[in-house]
Amino acid sequence: MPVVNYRSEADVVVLEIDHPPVNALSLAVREGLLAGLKQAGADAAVKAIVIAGANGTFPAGADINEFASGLVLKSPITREVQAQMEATSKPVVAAIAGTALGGGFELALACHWRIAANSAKVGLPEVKLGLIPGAGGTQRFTRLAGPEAALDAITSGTHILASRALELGLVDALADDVVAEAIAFARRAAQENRPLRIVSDLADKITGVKANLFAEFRGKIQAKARGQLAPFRIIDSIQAACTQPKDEAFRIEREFFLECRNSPQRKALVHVFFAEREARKIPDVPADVKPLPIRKAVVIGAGTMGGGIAMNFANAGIPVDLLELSREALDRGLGLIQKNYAGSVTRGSLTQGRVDQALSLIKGITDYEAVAGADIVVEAVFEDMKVKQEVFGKLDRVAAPHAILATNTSTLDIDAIAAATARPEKVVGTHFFSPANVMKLLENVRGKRTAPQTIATVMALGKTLSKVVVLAGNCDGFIGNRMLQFYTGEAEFLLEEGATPEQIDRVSEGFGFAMGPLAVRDLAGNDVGFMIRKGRRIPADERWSPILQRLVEQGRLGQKTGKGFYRYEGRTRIPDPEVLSLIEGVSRELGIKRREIADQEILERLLHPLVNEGAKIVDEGIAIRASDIDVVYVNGYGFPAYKGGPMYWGEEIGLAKVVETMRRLAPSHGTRWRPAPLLERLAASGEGWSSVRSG
Ligand code: 3H9
Repeated sequence: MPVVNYRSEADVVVLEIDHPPVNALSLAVREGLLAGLKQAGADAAVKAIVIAGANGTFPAGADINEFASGLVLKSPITREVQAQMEATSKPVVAAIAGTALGGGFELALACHWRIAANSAKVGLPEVKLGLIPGAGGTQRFTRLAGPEAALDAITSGTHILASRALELGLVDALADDVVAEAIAFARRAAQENRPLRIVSDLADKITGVKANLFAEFRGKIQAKARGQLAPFRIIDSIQAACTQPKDEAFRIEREFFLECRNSPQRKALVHVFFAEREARKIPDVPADVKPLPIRKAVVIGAGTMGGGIAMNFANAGIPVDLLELSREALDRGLGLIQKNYAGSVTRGSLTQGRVDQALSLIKGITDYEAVAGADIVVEAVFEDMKVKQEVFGKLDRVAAPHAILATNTSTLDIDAIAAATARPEKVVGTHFFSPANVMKLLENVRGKRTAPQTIATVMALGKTLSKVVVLAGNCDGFIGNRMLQFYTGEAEFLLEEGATPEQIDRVSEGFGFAMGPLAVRDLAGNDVGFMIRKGRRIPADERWSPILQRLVEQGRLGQKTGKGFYRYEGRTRIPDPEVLSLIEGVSRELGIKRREIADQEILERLLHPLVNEGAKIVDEGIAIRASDIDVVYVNGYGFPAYKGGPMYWGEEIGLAKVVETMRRLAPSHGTRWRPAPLLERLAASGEGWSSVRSG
């Protein structure tokens, strides 16, 4: 089967790329395009060429599997196809539908003109894979839309709506029937003998650029892009477009592309890309189990979590009722939602129109009877088993028989909650992360009796709500929080032994975490952390550090009381000598002689427990595969995506080395440093995580 169809529409040839699922520019596609361009170029009866995509989409990029293989790409590479396009004497027009991304959009940018469907999106998301665009993307985008727009779009990798692409000059017209319009456009251009527009020769947008634009932009993204290579190489490459002769600028882009392609960050980010897609696949839920349609939702509890969850449904166009028994609490919750949306409008992330639309879908209710109309009910009440069981008992009486009853618990036993109903097959965990309207992760949790259709529904729901979704088994803390207790717990042991909060957070943030463990504790509330910890079952031969409890007793609850592990001025954290003396007091009480602790030891001590507990989680089948754990940590816990997640990190440094470090530290740091049996098995056999999966 050809992957590029050559079709004549009278005097116009349409080269239609047909390479499901996303028409990625694999070798066969590039060969097909080059051959088609040559054939059409040589045929005197052909006056113009249109490039389009089958399967409802223009190519969504280079074939990630191909460049991730590490092998040198076989000729023709995309640049050779583009050179052929620019060399042809006939108009070449792109017909963009669906998503034209990465190499796909770069292909379109090398056409003389671009027509986009109204619903299309374009963009250069390479940065999310640790790459810079490698087929002239930084050059042609900048020449069409100017360096400011290029810097914003390419360093963030955002998908640009067709209407915005038109405003920016990236496309030339919008249409409903994009192929028909592109054919008509190309034919007119040929008939009128219109001079062909070679984008790489355009110069007006790249001349007279403000000298300090690039230095300022580097400064602007410094905090967000800390530690990453690709965003800064993108800036360098756009700068080259504005300051170097064309050929040199293209050469520089290629050089940086290859540098990024060969970097460990690219490897890690591609791992995360495929891991996120793999995580949606549940081996024991066959593809023919159809998810229930979700047309109406109810969220129980109008606190911060409940409100954020309701916003998710409304943003996805699903009507949602927010239930709170007291009118006062309900009004407070609805007020918070309004405030959050107003913030989005101020920041420019949502238009007032979108917000009005979303708000019109959220209704406050105070009566359980209204639950009867919902396809899914998400409970987000206080984290207490008795309270949750009471809610589920009520829901069981009022909810429609088909309705899914979901709990947003972050640690509690799903089976015990399900036991409060007569329909455990409909009960499932949907663990959203705070703030739920912002955080990407949805950790779904299956109970012993959760039905395949219930699982299929909440997995599909994740996609509807634009979440990254993972399925966990039922255990204390599921995947994310079960591991977290060992990471934050270790941070507190390090405090007892001699480290300071700022040292620990600096090391963690230096590694790439969005926030260090103690700063996170302060943000979430130390009282909340302490309450959750009290509910945990600790093995008899283990202990927790008393530091957290002491902070709570002194009213140091975190940011909300202006002091916790730090003192706060606004959101700025300031090291506090009072905390240090509290910590030193604890060390004294425990008879621990404080010592200097090297940054390297801090990093080892923080990360190894994550890998070790992760290994147990995989071994027990709580996670289907190790890469699911990476997805959870990258999207829910601020683990740097460009380091691939904790399990990937462990495998990169070597599982045998992880075991060796754990054995070295076990005698002085307790049973929690005993390597997990699975880790030991893999270290001995030399196999990796991919050799183990459940289901
Ligand atoms: C690049 O272009 C570098 C150039 O500058 C270099 C010079 C040429 N390749 O996400 P979905 C698979 S870098 C291979 O579930 P959706 C994906 O794994 C690339 N496979 O669908 C999945 O497979 P499976 C720049 C790809 O509707 C299936 O397609 N481009 C590729 O939720 C469906 O994907 C990007 O970064 C690919 N390029 O979202 C865009 N893309 O079913 C990456 C997808 O076996 N892609 N697959 O699990 C996306 O962002 C989303 O896939 C897209 C569709 C928005 C297109």
